[in-house]
Amino acid sequence: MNAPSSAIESVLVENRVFPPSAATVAAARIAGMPAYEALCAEAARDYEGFWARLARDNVRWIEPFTRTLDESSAPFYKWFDDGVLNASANCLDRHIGTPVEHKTAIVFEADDGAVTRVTYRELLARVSQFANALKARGIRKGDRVVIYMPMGVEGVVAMQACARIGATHSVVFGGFSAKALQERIVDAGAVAVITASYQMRGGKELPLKAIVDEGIALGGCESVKTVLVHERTASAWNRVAGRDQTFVEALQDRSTECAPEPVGAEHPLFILYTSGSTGRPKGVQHSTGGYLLWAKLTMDWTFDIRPGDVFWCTADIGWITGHTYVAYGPLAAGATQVIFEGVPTYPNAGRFWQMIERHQVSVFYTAPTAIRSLIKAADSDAAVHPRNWNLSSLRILGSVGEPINPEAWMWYYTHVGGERCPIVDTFWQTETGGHVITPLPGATPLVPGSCTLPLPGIMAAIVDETGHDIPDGAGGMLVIKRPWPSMIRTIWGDPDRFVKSYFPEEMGGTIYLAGDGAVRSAGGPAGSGVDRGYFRITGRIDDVLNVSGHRMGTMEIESALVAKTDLVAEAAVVGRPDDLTGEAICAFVVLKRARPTGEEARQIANELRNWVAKEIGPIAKPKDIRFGDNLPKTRSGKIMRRLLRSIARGEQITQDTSTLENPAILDQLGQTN
Ligand code: 6R9
Repeated sequence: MNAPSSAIESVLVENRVFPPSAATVAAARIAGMPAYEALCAEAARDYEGFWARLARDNVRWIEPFTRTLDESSAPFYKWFDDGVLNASANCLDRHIGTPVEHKTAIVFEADDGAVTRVTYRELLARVSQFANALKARGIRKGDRVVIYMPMGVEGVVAMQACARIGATHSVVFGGFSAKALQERIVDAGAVAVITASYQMRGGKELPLKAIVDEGIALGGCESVKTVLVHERTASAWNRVAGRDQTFVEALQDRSTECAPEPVGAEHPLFILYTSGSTGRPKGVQHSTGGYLLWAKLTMDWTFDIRPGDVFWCTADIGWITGHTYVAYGPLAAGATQVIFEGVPTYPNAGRFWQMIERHQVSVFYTAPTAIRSLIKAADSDAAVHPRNWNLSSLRILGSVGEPINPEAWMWYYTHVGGERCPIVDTFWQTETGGHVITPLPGATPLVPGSCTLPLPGIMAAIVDETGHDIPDGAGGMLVIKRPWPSMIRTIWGDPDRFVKSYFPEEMGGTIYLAGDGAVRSAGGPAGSGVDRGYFRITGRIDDVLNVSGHRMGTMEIESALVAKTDLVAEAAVVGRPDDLTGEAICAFVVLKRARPTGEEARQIANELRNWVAKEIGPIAKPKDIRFGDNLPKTRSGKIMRRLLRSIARGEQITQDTSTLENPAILDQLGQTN
């Protein structure tokens, strides 16, 4: 574990405070700080009673739970474990017979701008029919199903249909490579893959089914008996007889009614792979009851969702944000949501603003990296500045995935939100299932760049390596001291790694280590009337990078590079700050041949970038590749990554280099190709 990064020193001292307007407070579900404090006090007074109350009020149980929290095999915590429910019934059936039944659930806008709408009633029929199609292929409760789909109604239907029959889904982001897909299929032991023939992004047709075939051909995927293919375009694709079926074929003659399968609250709803500090991605396993409670509750708390809202979360279903705030949360809350197939810059960088106006979006949730790229586009082309559209439907803005820098925050607040809309800077992780530290729009005074305060019941703290509290104002490691309902349950197939990664022995073995550094202010923001310290996230404390809000393990990229065995002898990957993507990937490579320079170096760097894209996916391509005769190592042979980090940032080396075996290497690596 690295010490919390030096970013702590560079955190801006931010004095601007934006309290919610009196009107916002008056209308909000959690109205004002006293209401927030009252919920925190309830959780402090009777922790289990607090969660039991919320779980009864927010989740529809087939059989009610009698046990709230079971800590007997900590850190394998169980919540509501004798309760029985179905996640899909909680998102769809619950609305039947209410005014939500005939409300639009999904407004889908395709890459080319075509719009389709689906009501809750229709969505229930489609999910049920798809669930019947899965059953007809012999897929049962407890089976794992990999979903490799573009953004669209079909992806959500596939996820909900799995949930309906009690199959555990594992969505793999459509930008991942055949190899990455195969690794996930193998690790999950999937019996089926649900995919599309192609995906449309930015006017381009990209193959998906062909990548599934390529992945399966890599071996170890004998468990896969079924591949269901949504024919997104008219283009041809290769069919494997007996195994492959189109959606149309699979759905033919299937009933649009399917009773939801009752599952225990701890039944794994899904596995989602994410990067950790070793080469192998971790299959984060989530529960059904606790997860669903969180998805519903945070829609109410953080987004203050109301019957007339149009909610738009721009995240892909391949990430946790697309699970909790596209596939489950908005549906459980009975909201109307926008789902967008394409990219924010096609046909131009005004697409988001145009869509907000077109669909009258009131709650908009996106990532800082998107905001930064749209700022840049608006700066160079006035025609795509948000001022060209009427964004008055907006009520609340959200940010997720990485720290939002105060400049981007101010632009978002001013030019998108019209200085009217609170920004909820939501800190959370794949492992937390949903928001854990975030402002509440009708309560929390906002400070640009701060995710502010933990949600009621989240016992967040900042500690040192031994788990002891660190005084406010100093930086340390972010932890959550008590289990909460939507937390990760285990790493699929690797419980030891679960314990080691998140519950370090030195901290006592029962408190959740987030993997991020954080600092909390001493007291609340000046003049805000709040006396609790505000949290700021300072970045990962492990070997995980955050590139455009996507988690990438440095070891994963290193393994990919050295897998190019004809060329690469050794590689080390570090991150460096980047104005647009937050962090950029920087690779230091030693080749099996002489160190290349000039044109040759550029060519090989490109070859390696494309190789990494094939091994992992385009998001893992190093921005910067430097070649050396060697890497800076200690006399015991350890690569000195902190030196590489300084070199990548173009900093003067001020650290002690006396333990370095080969100091001359630093100059060489400092040269860009
Ligand atoms: C939801 C999601 C998790 C990592 C997390 C942290 C970073 C996410 C943030 C944030 C600062 C925020 N992160 N939200 N950092 N402020 N509001 O992104 O999950 O893909 O698992 O990434 O992202 O470093 O540890 P995931």
